[in-house]
Amino acid sequence: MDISILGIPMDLGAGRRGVDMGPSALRNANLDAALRALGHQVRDLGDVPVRVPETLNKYQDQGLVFLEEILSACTGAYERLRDLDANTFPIALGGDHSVSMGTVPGAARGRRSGVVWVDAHADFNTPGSSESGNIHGMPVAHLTGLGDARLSSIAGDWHARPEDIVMIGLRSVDPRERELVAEAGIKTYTMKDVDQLGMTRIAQETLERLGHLERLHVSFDADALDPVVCPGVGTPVPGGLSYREGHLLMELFAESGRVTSLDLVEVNPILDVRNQTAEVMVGMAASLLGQRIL
Ligand code: DIR
Ligand code: MN
Ligand code: MN
Ligand code: MN
Repeated sequence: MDISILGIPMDLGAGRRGVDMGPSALRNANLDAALRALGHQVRDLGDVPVRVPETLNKYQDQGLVFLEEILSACTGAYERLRDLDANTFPIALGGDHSVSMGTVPGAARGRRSGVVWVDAHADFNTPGSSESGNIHGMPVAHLTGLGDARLSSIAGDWHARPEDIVMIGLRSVDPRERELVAEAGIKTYTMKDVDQLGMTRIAQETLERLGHLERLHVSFDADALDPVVCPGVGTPVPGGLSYREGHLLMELFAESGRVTSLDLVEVNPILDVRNQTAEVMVGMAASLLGQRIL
């Protein structure tokens, strides 16, 4: 497979600094070599330019922190991925999770696409429901067309349909955000569901539910995994996916041959232990792209 890697070194959407170093940490964990070892052709497109917060005005718009620069970085990522060959498999390296407002439609390249959101959080806040004002808590709402009109039209009128979205690993959802997720009718698997149903069944149900779609995007937030496995994240929540649950989900997706693009986001090297979080996330990418135990 032809794989293209794109970095978005941005921490403007998160409440804590440091995920702007995520692309560098993931590259240092030898993402390209891991994928080449699986027989893939790998091209690194480098990074989308993102300005640093010290040069910017934090509150540019009512309650939306760093809106303008996030818009421009997401637009940059969107255009870069949109223009890739339709058969190329893009891997976007975050950055905070707001980058996915650009990478998801970019990777879709104009087609309808399923979205599997692997995250401790639903990221379904709107500017009205958010308690933090941090845009990394809002990308899914904007992908479906809710929220701020500028953030929801990064890809023109392309939107993800709520019925094409599945969330896995949830364990921290804000009160008003819960109502929005329920209203939208998005399929969710909380950690309780992971415990009760097991990851095998969740992977099967997800692939069936999204079976009508030619494109499938996995957006993987490092904080979906347990903080013991991935300590380098800005908003750790106890009780997350185990190392094996993460790999099993990726392995079952790989067997299906259905996934067409991936985000690896929210890796924070400042908070990490010897780049462990980036290494684990590279392992997740390798499993999704065909690494097998035997
Ligand atoms: C919280 C935290 N729901 C917010 N969200 C995070 O700020 O909207 N998303 N950490 O990844
Ligand atoms: Mn997230
Ligand atoms: Mn998260
Ligand atoms: Mn986050």
